[in-house]
Amino acid sequence: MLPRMSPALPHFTFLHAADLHLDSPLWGLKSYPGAPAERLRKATREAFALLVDLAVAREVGFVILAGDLFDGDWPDFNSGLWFMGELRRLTAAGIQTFVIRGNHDAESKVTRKLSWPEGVTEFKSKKPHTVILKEFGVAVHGQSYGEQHVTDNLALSYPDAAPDHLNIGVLHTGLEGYEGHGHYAPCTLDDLRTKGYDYWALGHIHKREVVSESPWVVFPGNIQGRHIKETGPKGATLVEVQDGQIVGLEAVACDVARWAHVVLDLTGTDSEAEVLVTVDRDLKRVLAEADGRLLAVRVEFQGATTLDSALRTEEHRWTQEIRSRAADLSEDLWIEKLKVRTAPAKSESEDPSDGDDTLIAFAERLPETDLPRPVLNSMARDLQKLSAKLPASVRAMIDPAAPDALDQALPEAQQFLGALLRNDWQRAAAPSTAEDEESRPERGAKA
Ligand SMILES: [Mn+2]
Repeated sequence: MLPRMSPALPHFTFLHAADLHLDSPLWGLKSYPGAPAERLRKATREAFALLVDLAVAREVGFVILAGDLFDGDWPDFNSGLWFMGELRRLTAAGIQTFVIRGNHDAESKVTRKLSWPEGVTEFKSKKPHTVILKEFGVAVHGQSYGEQHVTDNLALSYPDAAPDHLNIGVLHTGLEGYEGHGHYAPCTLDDLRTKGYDYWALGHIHKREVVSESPWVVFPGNIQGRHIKETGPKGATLVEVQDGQIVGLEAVACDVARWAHVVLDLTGTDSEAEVLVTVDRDLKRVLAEADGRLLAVRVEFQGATTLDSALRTEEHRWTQEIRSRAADLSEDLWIEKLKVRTAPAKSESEDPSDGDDTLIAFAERLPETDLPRPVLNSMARDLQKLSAKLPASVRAMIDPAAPDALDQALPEAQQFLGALLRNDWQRAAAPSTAEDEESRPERGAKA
């Protein structure tokens, strides 16, 4: 093969992170004796300090921070001073940093200001613009949030790709298809594709996701999990560039504390000792996965078991028991919560029809029941009040206070209520399978 005649393009890496949410509290951790409370307080800062260490150790070319660097306005200048100090460590190592603001740290939200250290470029909010990095053959395009609620599609007005450069777009967005994240700077994958960039360094979604490989469209996720919906490793994405092409992505963890949701299926388990053995086994497993970090765990019991009622009535004792065992296993382990979501084992669950005879009988008799006159009179008075509040146009079609309206509606209403009661009762008697809000997947998390 002939040697390349063109001037050698540098072989380098850059680091893409977002959603630092510096000084955000970690949520949902109830303190108890032995819980590692103090060590978690500064987790977001410690995670960013690790990210800086990592950038320096890996000798990255530059760092991109794609918005929500702060969780909100600084309570005092301490937050800003600390952050500028960390950025200065990058500058001292010859690493430039590119920053945009997101919905949490929009210009209008962070009222205290400090000027950026040398080597740090903040993209302005008024319109997107481009910075050319000659030494790397890179063009970085970006735009900050001026206000929290940016509802415009910012991507559409990003500059065209710079020819003969590796083009990187930096954008904080609730990309289409990520419900539950608020429609901040909404755009579609096609909007991003049409720009002809090589890499979209996105922020806002806290779960890491490589949305597309051609071009690369990447949410690195946040750098430190802050509650039970932000489980697993957290960090940044290291991007490797060779001959003007992106040749590899690497997820690098920099979180100092981790969250895990341990679901134990107790189907067929019928002794407390067995439950505890299972708990120990799974806690050891997640501890090993956390690799020496602090670990906050939610334990959830599921499945049909003869222990169902004992677990439910003694949830508090079980919580303390598990906390105690966790303290035995490691001082780095915090039991966030125990959730008992078991069901009765088939043998001990009763035939529904033996259940609440009174309620069933009432539900079945309701349609034929004659209501006492005073009750009807009182209902008629309420209906008159309702009628008076209705617009005349509606009252012309249906007037609840019309002379025989009540008599006509009652049988149907009684039928309906009877059916509703029977259905409700059946649902209440069935094992609960509904997931509650808190245990939904991470995408629902606040971003
Ligand atoms: Mn955000």
